[in-house]
Amino acid sequence: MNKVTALDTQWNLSCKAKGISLQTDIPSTVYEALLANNHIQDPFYGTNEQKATWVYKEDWVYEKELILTEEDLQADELILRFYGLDTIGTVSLNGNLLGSIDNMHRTWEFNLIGDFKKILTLGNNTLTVYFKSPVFHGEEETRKHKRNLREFPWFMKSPTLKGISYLRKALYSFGWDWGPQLPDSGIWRPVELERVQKAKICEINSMQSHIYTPTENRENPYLHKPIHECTLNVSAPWKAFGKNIEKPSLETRFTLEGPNYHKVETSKEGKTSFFIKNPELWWTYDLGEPTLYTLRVELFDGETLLDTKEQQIGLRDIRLIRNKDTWGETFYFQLNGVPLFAKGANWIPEDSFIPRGKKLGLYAKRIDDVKDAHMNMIRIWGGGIYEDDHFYDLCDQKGILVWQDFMFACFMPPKHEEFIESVRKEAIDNIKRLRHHPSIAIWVGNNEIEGGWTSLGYGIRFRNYKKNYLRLFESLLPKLVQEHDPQRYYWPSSPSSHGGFKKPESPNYGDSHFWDVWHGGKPFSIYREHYSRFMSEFGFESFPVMKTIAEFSEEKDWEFQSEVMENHQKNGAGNKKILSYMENRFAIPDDFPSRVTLSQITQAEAMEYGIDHWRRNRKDFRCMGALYWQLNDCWPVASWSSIDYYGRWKALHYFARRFFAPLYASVAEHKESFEIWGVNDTREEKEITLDWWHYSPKGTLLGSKSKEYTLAPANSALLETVETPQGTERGVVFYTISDETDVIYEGFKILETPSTYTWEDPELSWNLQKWGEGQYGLEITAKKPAIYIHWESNSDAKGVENFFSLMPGESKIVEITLPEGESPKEFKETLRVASLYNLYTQRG
Ligand code: BMA
Repeated sequence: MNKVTALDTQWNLSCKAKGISLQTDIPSTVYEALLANNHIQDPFYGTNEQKATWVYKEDWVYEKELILTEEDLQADELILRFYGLDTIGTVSLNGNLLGSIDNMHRTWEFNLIGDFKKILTLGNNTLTVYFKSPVFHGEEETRKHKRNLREFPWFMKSPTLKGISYLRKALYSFGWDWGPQLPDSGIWRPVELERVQKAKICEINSMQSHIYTPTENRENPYLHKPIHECTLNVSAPWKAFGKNIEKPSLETRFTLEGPNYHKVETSKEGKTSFFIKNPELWWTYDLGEPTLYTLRVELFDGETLLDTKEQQIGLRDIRLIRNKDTWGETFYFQLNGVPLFAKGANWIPEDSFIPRGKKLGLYAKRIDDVKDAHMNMIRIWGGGIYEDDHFYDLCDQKGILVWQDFMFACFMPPKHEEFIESVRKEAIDNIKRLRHHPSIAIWVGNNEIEGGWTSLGYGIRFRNYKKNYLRLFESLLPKLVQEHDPQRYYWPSSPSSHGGFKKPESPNYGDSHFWDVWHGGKPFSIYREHYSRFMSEFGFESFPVMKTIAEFSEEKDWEFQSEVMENHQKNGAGNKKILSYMENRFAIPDDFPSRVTLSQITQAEAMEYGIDHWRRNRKDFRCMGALYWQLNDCWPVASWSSIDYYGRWKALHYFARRFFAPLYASVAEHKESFEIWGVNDTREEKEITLDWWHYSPKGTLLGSKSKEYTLAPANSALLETVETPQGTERGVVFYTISDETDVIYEGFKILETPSTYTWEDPELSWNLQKWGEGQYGLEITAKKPAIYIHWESNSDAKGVENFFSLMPGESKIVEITLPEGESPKEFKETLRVASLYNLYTQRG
């Protein structure tokens, strides 16, 4: 039986020039190891980032004793496999070069038996991985190719490091408008030694075809429980090693296991088919169950098992629907016949020092956060990494779709052949690694390079790179997807109207990035004038949670323009812009913590404004997706994220839980009226009751109504238009949706800019009830309309409801859970409850 040994312990990391030598396990990076051994101060604290720049200017060497046995030396293949090497350097064994490395996104394999047998020794061998400074390499490449491809993107505060386009390395690490400039090096993914004897399974590739019919039920066309048949064709080619084996004796055993399904097929050719009648389909969690099947492939020589591979797969039919219509062309995902409105956010790497994020368990936490906020799609943005297998496993299990960019963003790639060849290998590695994941919906060529052609002037600056762009993103990558993952859609860029530099920013075709709010400085109301077919980016900045700010700064730094706060803001327009948008909407409190909270409310309002509008327009498929920029942070920073680096939810994430709810209502306010819209993203028709109450800021009830409606599945509808003629106080509308038994959605909308109102003290009262170990119920009551009620404490207590509003006399109980093992003392003693009124009045 073939054997795989992990080589993850007892590595030595050294830097000759600095006289550093230390022990480390891998996966890890240079920055991580230096931090763990106190060679640097935490670069995330204060302005320490600037003191840690020497690290990326040095060369680093990893070394390990590799023990080889007699069996290893007799193997047919002995593969030394690196799942990730960051980035430029060499791999050697016993002082002999195994190969050069130049691409962080690739898997590197060296067959020690085939090519290097003479250099192997029984017992101890020295394995060396040398990393050259990525920055020096970038500079060298720039000189060699006589073209500075660095185009300092206008939105960043300081230029990214030179040569970045020449490296196949996570771009964001060279500095981004939310990320520090800390390009790392290291063995960032696992390393293993695979011993192959006689034969091996090379890969598994499965293709599915589905036949299904909608139900007869015309009201619910998407409930096709129905006649559904799936054929799964699996191929698992093997390679046998001549001298040791008779090929005809090899047989592959395929096993498919799922709910009420277990079937074994055998084959001499390494391929087979399964027929599954009425399969349990893989759905996003909001449309059904994300059911997974186990596909196991075993290679036998007679009765002897030689090799085995296993995958979790999902049976589902996902398509990108592009039909011509009144406006242009639809752009939406259809999952198992159901049109899906994509709700979610853009994903960047979890940590500047990438492997640390996984060690801290951040993937599981973040994917839970995604689900808690009713998101069903995450876009992996092209300036980071092809994510860890664990990330996609979680998305498969939890029923979240992934929009997968190839790793190109904003910068023009070079055109020399070695680079193109490196990209080709990187693409094949990643397509093959990821194609079995049901969560991946689409492959996308790059982020904003096509768009930059017109909007950022790339068309002029890079005019002799056009052919190369088309070769990479409209020929090479789509061909590779077609060859290795033919059932998945390829889209050339984000945003794009379908390539060829034809109006990539068009609102009528393809996906859009809309930055008139924030980068363009326009008011939120501009969102309502923009109709996109699929909004894959738009965003607004805020500060991280106060507790997070306190972790990277001291009280003396708590000024928007202080050196430390400015170092933790990487967008050129930055903190000033946050403040100026806030001023347009609110009165500005004097104290820093209140300003921080208000910056988050401003951000949340901005996103809600756009998303409500695009969700209302799911009708007739006019807009079918809203993925805001950005979900997470890679360090503690003021940014567009809804969850900060330490996993703390900003106001936006609590808002998202409301504005992404599958069955919800939203209010569109006009000068002398307001509309209430209902959206039903589920597959079922819903009978609902809509209740609304219109209150003046002082608490006078100006109007109310209760009415029943039927909401069609996967659709939106205008439910009511309420006149508010001139002179009527604008105030706030509260609304609920109920089914036969309960209230299932609660919302509110302020009808005018809050700073124009004189808010009455809502006279909030609250009490905390202990429900169990670490479990509390926080009951909050308001006497007058209370807007943006929020609770916080010095503990990391979690509750999914926050930043809500209450009508006069109303109360709400928020369920709160303390972090495991934390004593309740701190939480109880520091718990604060406030509303917008208190931000203005009590803290200052
Ligand atoms: C988008 C992204 C990023 C950037 C963000 C905020 O366009 O693609 O490049 O961080 O804007 O400026």
